[in-house]
Amino acid sequence: MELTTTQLAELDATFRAANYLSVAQLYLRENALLRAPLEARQIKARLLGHWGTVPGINLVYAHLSRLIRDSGQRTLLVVGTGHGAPGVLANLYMEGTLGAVYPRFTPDLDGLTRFVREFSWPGGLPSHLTALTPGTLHEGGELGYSLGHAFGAALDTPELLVACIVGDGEAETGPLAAGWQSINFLNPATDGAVLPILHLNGYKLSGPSVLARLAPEELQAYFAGLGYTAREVGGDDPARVHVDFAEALKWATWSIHERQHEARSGRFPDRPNWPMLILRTPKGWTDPKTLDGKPLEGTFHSHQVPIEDPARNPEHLRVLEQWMRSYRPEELFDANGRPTALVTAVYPAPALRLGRAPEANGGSIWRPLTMPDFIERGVEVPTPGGATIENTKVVGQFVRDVFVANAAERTFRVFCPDETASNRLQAVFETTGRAWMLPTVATDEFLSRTGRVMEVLSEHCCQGWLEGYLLSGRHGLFACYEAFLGIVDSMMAQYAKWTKMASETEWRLPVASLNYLVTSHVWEQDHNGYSHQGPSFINLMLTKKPSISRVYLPPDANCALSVVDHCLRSRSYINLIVASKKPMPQWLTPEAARRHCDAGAAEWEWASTDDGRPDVVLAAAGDVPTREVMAAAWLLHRRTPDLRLRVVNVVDLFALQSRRDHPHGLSDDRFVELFGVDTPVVFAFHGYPNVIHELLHHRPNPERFHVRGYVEEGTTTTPFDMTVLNRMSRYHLAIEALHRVGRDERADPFEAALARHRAYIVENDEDMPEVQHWRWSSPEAAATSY
Ligand SMILES: Cc1ncc(C[n+]2csc(CCOP(=O)(O)OP(=O)(O)O)c2C)c(N)n1
Ligand SMILES: [Mg+2]
Repeated sequence: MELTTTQLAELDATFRAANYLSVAQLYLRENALLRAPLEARQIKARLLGHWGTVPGINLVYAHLSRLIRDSGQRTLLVVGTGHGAPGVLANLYMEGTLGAVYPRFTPDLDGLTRFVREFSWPGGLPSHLTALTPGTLHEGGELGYSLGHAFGAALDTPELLVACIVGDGEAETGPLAAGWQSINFLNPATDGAVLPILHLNGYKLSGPSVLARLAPEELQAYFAGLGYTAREVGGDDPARVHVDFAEALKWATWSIHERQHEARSGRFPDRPNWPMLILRTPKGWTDPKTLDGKPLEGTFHSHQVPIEDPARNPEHLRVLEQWMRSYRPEELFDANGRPTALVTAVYPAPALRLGRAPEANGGSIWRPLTMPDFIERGVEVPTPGGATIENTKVVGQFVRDVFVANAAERTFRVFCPDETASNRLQAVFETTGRAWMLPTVATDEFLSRTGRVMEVLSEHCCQGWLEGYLLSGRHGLFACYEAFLGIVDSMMAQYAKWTKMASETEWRLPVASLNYLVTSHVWEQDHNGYSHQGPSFINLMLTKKPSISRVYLPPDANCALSVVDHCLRSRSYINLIVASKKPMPQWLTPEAARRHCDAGAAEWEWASTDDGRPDVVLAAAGDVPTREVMAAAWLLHRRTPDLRLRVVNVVDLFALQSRRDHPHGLSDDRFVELFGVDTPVVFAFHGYPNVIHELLHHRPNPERFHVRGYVEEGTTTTPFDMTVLNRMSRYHLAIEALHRVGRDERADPFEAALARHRAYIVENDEDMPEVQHWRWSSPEAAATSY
């Protein structure tokens, strides 16, 4: 059905007003409504922003608003092309949600002038969507993550429609290309819907977009194969496009409701098939057709600021003014500078406006998880070293119980690139499955339409979904092979930026922390070899704000439980937890683990022989480093019983940093209590040694710390050989400790052991029995046992 004249007039007025205000934001410092002829001095000194994508965003915003107004549909808008902020901001201003959080943007000429002027202005609103923008959980500065965020927000929110504008350039990115597959993990009965709107304006920054140059039938076929029925709306006549888009949006929402209704009445489709829209309009739509005789509208020249120098070029000033007046602002804003009733007619009641979507301010709907008691679920450790278990297996059992405890709320999910079982977290499958909407065969395992484990072999999708899920108020855990978490380095960096800005934005409430559980880590990738060995994510964590960044290296299963428990309760952090999936010696009882994790770093007195005056400190951060440090201490207790040795274990990496630099830093006094002032410290570290050196920068005499860690030596070899190749083995640590106290002459047996090791593994393809079967026993037992 065609739109009525009034409906069309409303949509057209909103569209023109938003376009007008967008251009005004890019260019004007005053005379915001052009109530006087435009003068060069009214142009901003620096023209910072993007226009090309804006008209499409404005069209979608107006139509979605109308849809919500007429149907009450709860809707969240994700704008992939965050550089189109002027369009979103114009709408937020006009619908009143911008002024609600920033009262200086009043709905009058003063407020409007301020709004226009403060765009891309020092102290004003940034040129892209950011955490400062109400109604959004997506920044869109670094392109590619819109679909991931949209699907993450839709999970477990059955009433929500997430409309997601995808740039056609953005669609060329890996994360976005993978993101289309999210549809196969979205349950029409229990999740909300995502409506992708591909914004096919033909160009990216300076070149054409691939999808725009496909034949229409190829484009249809591409999306059909992905599980979408795509409906295309195109043209450059706004009136025609309004009519067609309104119709297409109606079809899409009808189609979504149809699918949801079917699934919710128990008739589940064999294969996901969802609607999507393709909006094919010119880049820079409605800007001047030409500039200086060259085409402008519909070319990549419209991407940023189409007319670059109106302040210096009078002809360009004239073209700009003509362009702005083509929207007829005098019809759109009343005498007081307020948008007219016709302009604002499409916007729904305040609570339903796009700028007010609670999912975009997830902290406002966040509820804590119900946490099972981790102490009760801990491993029994009769004596230190007296139990052996896979640390992640125990974590998996705990996470299973988190699922159980929160089954009714449905606010917790695990995200993983196809490795839940490989990472030994498979206990979760005792209570939930892997989300999967495609057909299954008899030999599949744990696939379920209602599964809460999101497994897709795309770290980008895992990260994007989790971010969307967290930012819309829920909880999650991303379990990943350590080396491949680096694939989302940049996404994490962007998320850290978002988190920082969100924490500085008063009206944004804190959301659950982003929790990474990395396993299959560098020291247990002896079987997969060099490509799988990479602990650099820790380095990246060090570059993030101390208010956000947390790194935990639990030495055993009970510490891992304590850390996971803490992280799942926490908010606003990015927590990196590194834990082994291989059988590992267990050191602490659950209660002792809790105390150790609370302290962050502590001496293990029961392993030390220093009488308060250590000759040397052996310190470890990480489970394999802890095992090697303990074995080195054990060897030294037996070979050099008079050596006063202190064993220190660090579980919270930032405990090492000065409290002036990180809130988790040990106080100066406590640090000296543990490490002394000039005592040599041999430090075995899970990751790259430079991390420890950097953290110790403000600590007394940092040069006395001799750090062993991963130094890019590795291959397919035995597990223990990984520590040998990287010179972090128990023998290397013992040799280093002796060297630091001037007793190199005692190192011969350890050098000999290293030589034996090399010969033995080459001959036998496994580690020496004395390594494989080594068990900790106390210093007191040393006299009799060696
Ligand atoms: C990952 C990433 N690479 C490069 C850029 C730089 N960049 C900003 S906008 C843009 C073009 C985007 O094209 P498209 O998605 O089609 O957006 P639109 O045409 O709607 O402006 C590029 C390459 C970026 N922001 N993010
Ligand atoms: Mg484009």
